[in-house]
Amino acid sequence: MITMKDFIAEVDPRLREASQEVTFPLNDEEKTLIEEMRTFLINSQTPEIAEEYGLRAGVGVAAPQLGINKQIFAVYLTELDEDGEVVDVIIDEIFINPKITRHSVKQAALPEGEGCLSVRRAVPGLVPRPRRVTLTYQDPEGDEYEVKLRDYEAIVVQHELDHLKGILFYDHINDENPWQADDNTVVL
Ligand code: N9Y
Ligand code: NI
Repeated sequence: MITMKDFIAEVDPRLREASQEVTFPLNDEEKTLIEEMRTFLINSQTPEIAEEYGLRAGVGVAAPQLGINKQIFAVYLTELDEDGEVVDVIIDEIFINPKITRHSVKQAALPEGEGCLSVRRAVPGLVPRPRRVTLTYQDPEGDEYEVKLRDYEAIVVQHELDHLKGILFYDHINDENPWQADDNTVVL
């Protein structure tokens, strides 16, 4: 079971490496990894389990965060009602060898900035990213998909894709003016 101790430290150089493309069929190690990554996200978003194991809730996890430099990330994104009950699963997917093939010039940023399970401190500031992206990827069977995403969903996959390139969210923060949105950026 993946817990926070499996996340490598922010200073670990593996977080700054470009990850390798994955070949198909997946080996047993890779199959286990993706299963565990998805289970981690679900556990982390289940308050009783998260509390028991000390998990920080995450919507995404990328293999390099676990010290594995392969082009794999998992996203588990749900919609909650007022009581915090899951009403809908928006994205439950493993993304392998993902590539952004198109992106808007318009950018979007989360009003609170971003965090990262690999960064155990708050780094304040807007993280502007293309508001709309077209992403191609493979699933664990090797089947190819193309999806168009925008706003929060686009931000999540771009945060994860960055991990596969060795980029961390604060690399995008304007250090002179962290909360300044330019004319091209909508704060969601
Ligand atoms: C996990 C990150 C990924 C997100 C950060 C911004 C966009 C993607 C993550 C740190 C603390 C909060 C947490 C989060 C959450 C949100 C909604 C519902 C449930 C992957 N990461 N977080 N960042 N949690 N949980 O570093 O999920 O947003 O690379
Ligand atoms: Ni992250």
